[in-house]
Amino acid sequence: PRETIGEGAALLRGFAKPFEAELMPALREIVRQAPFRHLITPGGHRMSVAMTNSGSLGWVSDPSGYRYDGIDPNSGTPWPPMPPVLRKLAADAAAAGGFNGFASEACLINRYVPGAKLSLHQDKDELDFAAPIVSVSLGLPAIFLFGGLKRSDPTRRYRLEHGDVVVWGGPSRLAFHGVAPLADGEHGLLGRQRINLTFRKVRLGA
Ligand code: MD3
Ligand code: FE
Repeated sequence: PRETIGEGAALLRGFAKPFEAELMPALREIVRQAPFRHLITPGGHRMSVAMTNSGSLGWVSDPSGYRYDGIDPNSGTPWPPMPPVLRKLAADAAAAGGFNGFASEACLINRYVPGAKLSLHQDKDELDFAAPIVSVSLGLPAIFLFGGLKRSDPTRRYRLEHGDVVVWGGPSRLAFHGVAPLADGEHGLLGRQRINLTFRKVRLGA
């Protein structure tokens, strides 16, 4: 079931379900090597969402700004490598959304507990906007806000559930988006939390 929710944006309900058995242990191993942490924004605010990364690059935020870095600042060592199951999930989903040959360099992993939210923003710290971003929702459902190219554009709401995948390419790649405060609940596999994976190609060229 592929639903178009914007120009270049495809919602693939349940696409990650067949990967679940392999995905969970792979995520546990990443988090063991690079535990979730609450980043501080350049404005000095502690994010309610906790984050970590896997891959050759990871997204980091600190008082000096936002950037991609190959080194986890908490450990001083490279981010955990991207496991083959994550790589394949991202590439298969991108292809299903119309983007063949997607090679993600960074997988940003967000953890939401009840009340955690992500304010409206654009993802523009990457250098390659021709590549899509692939997002995977796991655990508790969330209300995702999808706006336009201007912050003031109206937003539409989508309920993203465990296993849902969205491919954000084309003009949707630079759309404003966010996540409403997570409602409390209990998920069979993940408990009282939501995990979101976003796969990104950062650098230009191969
Ligand atoms: C639309 N994460 O990590 S995933 C983020 O659920 C982020 O954790 C949210 O926004 C989350 O930056 C939303 C969906 C998503 C991700 C990237 C996008 C939608 C996007 C980039 C462009 C347009
Ligand atoms: Fe984002």
